[in-house]
Amino acid sequence: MKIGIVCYPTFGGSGVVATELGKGLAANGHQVHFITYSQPARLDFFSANLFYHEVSISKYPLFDFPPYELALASKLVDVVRFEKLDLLHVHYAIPHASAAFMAKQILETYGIRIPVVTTLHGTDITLVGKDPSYNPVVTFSINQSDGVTAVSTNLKEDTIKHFEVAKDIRVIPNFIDLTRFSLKPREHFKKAIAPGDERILVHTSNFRRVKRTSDVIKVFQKIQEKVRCKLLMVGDGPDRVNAEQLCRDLGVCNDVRFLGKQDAIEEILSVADLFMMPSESESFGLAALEAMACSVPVVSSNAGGLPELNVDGVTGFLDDVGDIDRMAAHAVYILEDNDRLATFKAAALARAKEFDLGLILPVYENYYQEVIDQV
Ligand code: GMT
Repeated sequence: MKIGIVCYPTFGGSGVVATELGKGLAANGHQVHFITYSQPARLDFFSANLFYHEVSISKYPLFDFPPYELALASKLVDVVRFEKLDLLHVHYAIPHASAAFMAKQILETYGIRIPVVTTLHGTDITLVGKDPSYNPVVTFSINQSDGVTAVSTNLKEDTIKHFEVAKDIRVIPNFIDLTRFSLKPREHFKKAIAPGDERILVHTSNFRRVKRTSDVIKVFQKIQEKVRCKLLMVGDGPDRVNAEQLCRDLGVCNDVRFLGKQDAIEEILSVADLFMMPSESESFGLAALEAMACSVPVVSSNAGGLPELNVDGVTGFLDDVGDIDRMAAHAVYILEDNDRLATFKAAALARAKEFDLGLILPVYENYYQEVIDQV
């Protein structure tokens, strides 16, 4: 198949999923065309089956807000026509689904029918999409897509709850490339971070409010009362400054390192003993799956789709959002005993294997075919 993929080309989960999916499809022999405003973060190598088309947005003094959606729709028309694509797969509804709808209408005037699959990732529904300023367009463009997928059952249910969706939503969970995300021996790095053989905790996120990064610091402080440990905070975003200040206020900064945005997350996860994800809402929790693939158990909130990934008491624990005490108690339970920690680590890896790219890729391929056959 010739597939066009539209996504946010950033470090965010939806962009990562879209890029990894495209790479997997290309490896399976499909021709994959990425259509975005800049080169996706993980598309930094050459492959005969991978193409990148940049959406250029011309600036004009009249535009306080350059109309990206129009530039994207125009580019989609151009790429579908000239590359003769079989299907467009847009990740994150806003504004990709409505841009695809517009492109589809324009393409019909050329006698071209292009099926559109929209994948809902989370905040496009739970935070931004629900906003009255976007809701009618999101509802309309979901209903106009030829196929709609959600990354968890919880997200599907949320979508049905908040939008008048007439379309069937197929749940296709996120996946992981286990050849990249696996435990690698990084003893020198471990020694540098934890010279006294302390346990190492990791949190990775975009430091937005929904991630509750201050809870990570508060939980860490409580764990420290019982278990000697260090914390690595990976990523960057609006709440990083607050998290850093909190570390000072709680007197834990000597044991916390803020590493900023990192490409080689799997290297950091390879030295980790526990991953923390206390999010307010999380449609899937891709960062937690990346940790589990590196044999790292997860203490997370029980929000959104996290219970579909993290198995309570087996691969880690699920606690109520904001329940600092229980999260800390569960983390201590995992970390205080070597054998118990090893059991949780093995279970985390076993669970991650259920989300292997090799298992999920054919699900997408079959779904594409189903949608193409219907149009
Ligand atoms: O978590 C974010 O803020 C980024 C966001 C995105 O759209 O990139 O992540 C969402 O999509 C990921 C990939 O499907 C999911 O793993 C995340 O759980 C989801 N984030 C939220 O629902 C908050």
